[in-house]
Amino acid sequence: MKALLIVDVQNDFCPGGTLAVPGGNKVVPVINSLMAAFEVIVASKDWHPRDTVHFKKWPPHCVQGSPGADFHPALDASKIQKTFLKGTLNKDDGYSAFEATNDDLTHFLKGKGVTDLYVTGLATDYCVKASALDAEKNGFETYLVEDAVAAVNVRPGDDERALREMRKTGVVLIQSSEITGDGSM
Ligand code: VGL
Ligand code: ZN
Repeated sequence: MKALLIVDVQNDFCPGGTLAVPGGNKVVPVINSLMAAFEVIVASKDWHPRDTVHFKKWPPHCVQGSPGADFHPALDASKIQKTFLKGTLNKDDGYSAFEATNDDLTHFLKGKGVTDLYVTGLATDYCVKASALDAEKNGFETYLVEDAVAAVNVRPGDDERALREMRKTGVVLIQSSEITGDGSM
């Protein structure tokens, strides 16, 4: 059984947001098109308290309950079966979806018989990478959909370094067209 994981496709990580990822909005139609190929679809949300230490490293973003923490309006969120909230404590960064505090992602996926996890979303060099590395660690066959992610690139080349690190641990890089069988993308 395979599952789609949509990491942090939230307003604050898209153009106009407080921690905008260049091209962050471009992943949305790609992710929407992938949904039809999956029975199990889950998402994560960065979900910070206002006074988190995380905001010493980053501009405030994805504050719990704020509009910036909402999913991008074009994301077809009706297909998401469960959303895992992370970075919820004021002492943790919570980069990985597997660090969610409202429910345990590994337990949820294993309960659905999921063996293969397809990771998409924002941002390649932080939460996507952390989630993909944890997915491998937790025993999932892990795929990174390259055209369904975008990077912050605090330092130029962070995206390439993140992809290399993921590949080294066994994450398989693929294109969305290999899943949808649609050459038009
Ligand atoms: C993220 C930086 C800070 C992410 C979250 O979702 O990749 N990056 N908080
Ligand atoms: Zn954050």
